[in-house]
Amino acid sequence: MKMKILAIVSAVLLAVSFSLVAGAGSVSDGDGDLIPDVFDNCSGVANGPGDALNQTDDDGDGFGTSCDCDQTQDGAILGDDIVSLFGAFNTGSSAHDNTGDGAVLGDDVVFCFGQFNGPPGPGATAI
Ligand SMILES: [Ca+2]
Ligand SMILES: [Ca+2]
Ligand SMILES: [Ca+2]
Ligand SMILES: [Ca+2]
Repeated sequence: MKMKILAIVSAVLLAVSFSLVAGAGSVSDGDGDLIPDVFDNCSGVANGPGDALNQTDDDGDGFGTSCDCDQTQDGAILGDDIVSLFGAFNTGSSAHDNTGDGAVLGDDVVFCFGQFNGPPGPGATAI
């Protein structure tokens, strides 16, 4: 009888293990960049292995460069960050190149204006 109970418990544990493994294959990846949201330093912007800025975080604050316009590290995209951005315009500043094309251009300005008055993101979570 004891062996039978043990066998049943083992079978249940095995089934739970398999379902956990199966669940791991369906973890959320909102931006489809192959980095699961929980590990993605920009969960709302594609910055995975196929992208120029593959999880790059030039200032090491936990927010990926692809979604981090906060140059002043105060947690919000405000006028000081926009001034910093325009100061780097048409340069190769990696800290200001959010799109990863090697230059600070209009696309970076458009992106950072989209973040204006908010935190780094979307979906950015400091790791
Ligand atoms: Ca992702
Ligand atoms: Ca991402
Ligand atoms: Ca960063
Ligand atoms: Ca700021």
